Amino acid sequence: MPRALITGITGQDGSYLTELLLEHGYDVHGVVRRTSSLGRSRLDHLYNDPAIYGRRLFLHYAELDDPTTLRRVLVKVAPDEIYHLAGQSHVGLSFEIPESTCEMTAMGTLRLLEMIRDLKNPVRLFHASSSEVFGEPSIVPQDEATPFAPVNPYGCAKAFASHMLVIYRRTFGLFACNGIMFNHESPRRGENFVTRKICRAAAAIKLGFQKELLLGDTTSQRDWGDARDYIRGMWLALQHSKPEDFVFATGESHSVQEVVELAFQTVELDWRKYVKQDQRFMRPAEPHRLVGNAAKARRLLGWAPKTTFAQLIAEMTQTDLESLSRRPGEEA
Ligand code: G4F
Repeated sequence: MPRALITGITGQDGSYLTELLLEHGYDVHGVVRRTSSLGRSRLDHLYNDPAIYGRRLFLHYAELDDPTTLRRVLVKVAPDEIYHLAGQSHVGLSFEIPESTCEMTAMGTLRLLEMIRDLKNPVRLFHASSSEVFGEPSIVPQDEATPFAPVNPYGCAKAFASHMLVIYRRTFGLFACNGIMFNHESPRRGENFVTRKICRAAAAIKLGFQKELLLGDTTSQRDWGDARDYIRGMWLALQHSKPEDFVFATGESHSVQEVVELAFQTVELDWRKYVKQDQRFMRPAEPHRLVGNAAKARRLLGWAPKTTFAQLIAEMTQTDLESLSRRPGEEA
């Protein structure tokens, strides 16, 4: 029975990855932060299943900025594969809390690499890097050879972590891979990220729970894919014969405005009546022309995204419509 350890198991990616690994016959161990709130709603269906939780899925308390706790979990679990997904992942917020963003995302990854270096048994590591490392890229689309040029603290922290991983791979022979993940969304996306914010608002406005939607820069463009496709990529990267870095992306670029139009179209409303710009959601700096070339992942891993952008936004909006309809009054 292969054993996997996931940092950031309670997030969008962690929860889908847990499902995928369980399907593939793994025992899954997750690292969770000890906070006053439970914050594991995306895992509730597994946590509440007595055939799964405590038998094939296990949660352990540890902190990325408290190495002793993490080292203890690593030694106890002795995983075959580690998926490192944890960290402060909101780009806008990273301008407000740059130190803790770097502490978690940059130093947290370095600490993990140091621990893995000391482990007796060989382990395979996947690190969820980000297209934000490219920031203002010299080349469009970006691939594994594109130089890093981050424009925000989050991208800078990810660039540090990704470079460190390559150094540890070269120097100490670790089986460690960076997945350079372009934006990936789903109905489980956090509500502060723009796609989910828009889809949820369109549904809430349709149901009369919300009056308007305030957004930042709607001309901003991203390469948006389906998180479930990207999770498959993470797993495939660790099944490959050699440790390498891979870009995961759709190769298509869309604007925030397009998300707005598709979401409001799904609920049959005219977006012009509800969407307003608000300075509070504008960022001090925006990356430019982020769009990925996943040819290497396609060639070596057989990976390709299955869901289109339009299908994804329609599904997210529809799911929010259904879940908000089931809880009348709560959002009023
Ligand atoms: O949804 P976002 O917050 O995602 P962002 O900044 O691209 O980062 C996400 O993707 C990265 C992968 O490339 C990850 F590394 C990262 O962890 C995260 O998952 O914003 C997307 C765009 C930005 O240009 C933002 O300025 O939408 C723009 N935007 C416009 N109005 C907004 C809003 N973003 C948010 N969150 N909220 C708004 O009201």
